[in-house]
This record gives sequence, structure tokens and C-alpha cells, in this order.
Amino acid sequence: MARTLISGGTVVSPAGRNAADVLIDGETVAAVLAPGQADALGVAADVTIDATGKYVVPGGVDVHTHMEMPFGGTQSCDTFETGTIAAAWGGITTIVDFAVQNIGGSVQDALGRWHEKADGNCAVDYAFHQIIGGVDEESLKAMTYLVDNEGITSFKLFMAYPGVLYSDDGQILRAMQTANESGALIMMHAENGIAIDVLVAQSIARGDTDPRFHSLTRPAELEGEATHRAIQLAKVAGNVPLYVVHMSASEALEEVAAARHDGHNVFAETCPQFLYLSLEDHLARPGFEGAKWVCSTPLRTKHAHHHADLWKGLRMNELAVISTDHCPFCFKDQKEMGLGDFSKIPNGIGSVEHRMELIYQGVVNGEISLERWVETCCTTPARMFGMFPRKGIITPGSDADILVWDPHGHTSIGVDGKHHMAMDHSAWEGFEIDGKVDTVLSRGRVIVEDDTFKGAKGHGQFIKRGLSQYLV
Ligand code: DUC
Ligand code: ZN
Ligand code: ZN
Repeated sequence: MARTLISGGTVVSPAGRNAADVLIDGETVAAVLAPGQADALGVAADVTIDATGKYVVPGGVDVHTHMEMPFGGTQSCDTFETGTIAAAWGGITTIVDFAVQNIGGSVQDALGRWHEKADGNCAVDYAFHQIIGGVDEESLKAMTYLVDNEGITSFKLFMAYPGVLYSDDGQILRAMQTANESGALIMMHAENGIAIDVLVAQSIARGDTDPRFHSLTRPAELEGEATHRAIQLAKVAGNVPLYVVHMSASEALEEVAAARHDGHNVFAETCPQFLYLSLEDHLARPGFEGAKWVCSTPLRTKHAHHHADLWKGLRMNELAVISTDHCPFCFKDQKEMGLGDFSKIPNGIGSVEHRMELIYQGVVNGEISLERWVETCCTTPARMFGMFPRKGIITPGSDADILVWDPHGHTSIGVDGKHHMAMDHSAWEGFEIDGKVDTVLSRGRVIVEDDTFKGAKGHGQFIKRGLSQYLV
């Protein structure tokens, strides 16, 4: 088994930063050594990676991706191969993707399809959440089976998309009760889809069909209302752990903050697009260009306080996790399906490659600390979804998933610059980052080095997850 020493760097965890060398034996971390200790102990390494002047952080854990997902009449354009290679380029060493069960379909079959797509194709490790798009007797039974046997311990429900993935309040309550019995966690797409569908139909009938109306027909109040309702239902279901996904609105954040203050098992994630992008500057670009930024929940107006509130929520631990909701569609032929009718634009933005970079820029800008960057992008996602301490931390026994980050480097984001995702455009075109991915290791293997991908599809393994380790 090869021994690798990452020497001279600053190892960062949520608890702080220390000058230290990391000794890797095979696929796992063997020791974190004080400077000089490796020499004093006569440690012989096969490979030494010089991390002088660099940060040594756990590989990123992105707990919200959609690779090759059928959605909106098409399919997200990254395969597990292209998406996990792009992830590796961006310092992500674990993804958690969503298997999708639709109304009347078998949960086990849906999960089997996701295994078929991913097996042998991933460049980094991966796990699955299960979407329950049709809550019924069969799918409720399957939830418990998946927790007990398949390493699937989190289930996403939708309060949006009536007739497609939507669950009514009774179905949500029943799924929450079932999850509570097995210790599973409920993830919620919290938007009032019934009211949104009325607003969308009215907008189209008026001739308001441009991409910007996607946001105007999904008002922040309806994200706040659904978040409130989800929290109440979770309390009634016995305080089942609730994790609200892709939070974009101050109104929703207030609900989560209040519930957490009252001691409930309520958590939330936000995504880079809700921290940086806006209705006015992106979704409302002239012509049809705004379609690139159609995602749900939607980009919000910059004239309210959503951006500032979300950054503050991250500092205050009202928001526990930053994920990407990587759901990539090409502009040509895919986003273009909504020409003349924004409601037909497939919903999603692709960012799996850029999360560590974009959020590091938040460190440079003084929004969050270096330690909080690691906590929200690596450690808490692993703990929240039952993968800690195998993932999300650099400690003896953990997988040697490591990102060496160069704070003196620079990254220009864009299709022709640095972009390995399958999309024909970048939602982040022109973003400049004061830092750079230097070296990435996945289970001890160097997969990115010297601006070169050195990994391989099939290296990534399926991770059977345990229960959430992150209760209030
Ligand atoms: N919700 C997601 O989590 N991803 C894509 C679209 C959506 O509605
Ligand atoms: Zn969603
Ligand atoms: Zn999603």
C-alpha cells in the first residue's frame, strides 16, 4: 500500500487551523503530524506532496446533485461520469445524488436504476437520497426497507410540482411519521406548488412569458409559507429531522431560525446561486438568455435582503450546509424548450465544479471564516447525512479524501476557461476567484494535480450511509 505525505501545509477543520503534515496509508489517513514529527519518527513515504503555503482541507461533500435525471421533459446533461469528473476538478470527493420514484412506481426499481447509472462510472465516491414522488402504502414500506438495508437514510418530498412530484399535507405527514420510526431524515422542497401553479397560469395567459416571470410567479412568501408548514408537520410527526433544501428566501430562513431557536431538529441548506446571483442581474437578462438561470427555488430580487440574510444565516448556523443542487441543462435544445413559455424551461443550474471556489470567495470577501467554509462544505454535510468521520474530516482512520487549496492561486470561471461539466454555457461565466484547487485526492489516490485530471471513472465507490449524526 502506497504511503503519501502531504507536508508543510495548514490543515483546516471546523475547529481551527494548524500547521501539520498528513500521512496517508493506502486509502485512509494514518496520522496528522506536527511539523518535523515525520522526520523525527523516520516516516518513509512513497510520495510527498509539498503543500507549503497551502490549505489542506477535507474533500468537498456535495449532498445535492442530479446526474442524468429525467426532468421537465428532458434529462440533466451530466452523466455520473462527466459530473463526477467535473466534481473532482472542483475538489469535491463525495456527491449525494437523488434517485427518483414517481407516482405509482416502485421505490426499489427507482433505486436500482440509479445504481445502474452510477455503478462503474463515477470518478469520486457517491451515495443516494431517495425522492418519494408518490407517497402510498408501498412507498412508505420501501422507505423503511431502504434505511434498514440499502444505506439510504434521507428522503426528499416536494410541496411543489402538483401532479408530478407533489405530496399533499397528509402524504407528507405520513412519510414523516414513517421516517421518524426508522430514524431517517426528511428533505423538503418547500414551495407552495398549488398557489404557484395558479400564478404561472395567470402569467402565461397575460403574455408574461419571459424567463424572469419564473421568479415572479414563485414569490418568497410562498417559500416562507411552505417552510413554515413543513416545520409544523415535522413537529406533529414527532420532531422528525427536517432538512429544507435549496433555500433562497429570507422568509424561509426566518422560519428555520425560529424553529432551531425553539430546539427543533430543523436544518437547511443554501446554494451558491442564492448567495451571488439575482433576478435582475441574471434571470432578467434581455431576450431568452435568462433561461440559463431558471431554477427552483428561484433567484430572488437583489432589492430585498436575501443575499445578506443567507450569508448571515451561514455565520449563525441557521443554515448548516452549502450544496449546489447541480441540475445541469444545455442552453441549446434543453433550456430552449421554454422559448415563449418560461414554465417549459427545465429547472436547474450546474455548479458541482465550482462550489468550493465560489464559497472560498465568500471567505476572501469576509462573509464566513475559513473554518466555516470547511464546516458548511465538507464536515457538516458528511455528518448530516451519516458519512462522518469517514468523510468530511482529516483524522486518523478517515478516508484520505483531501483538497490541497492554493490561496495564492487564481481561478477564472467560464466555459472556455475552466469548465468540465457537460453544459454548453456556465451560469458562473466571468466569476473570478482569489484561490485555486491545487491537488485533489480521493481515498488516497491523486485525482487532480498540475491542472490535470489523473483519476478514472469507476474509482468512485457507493457509500452506504448511516443515520444523520447532526441533531440539534
Ligand atoms: N428541485 C431540485 O432540488 N432540483 C431541481 C429542481 C427542483 O425543483
Ligand atoms: Zn427541489
Ligand atoms: Zn435538486
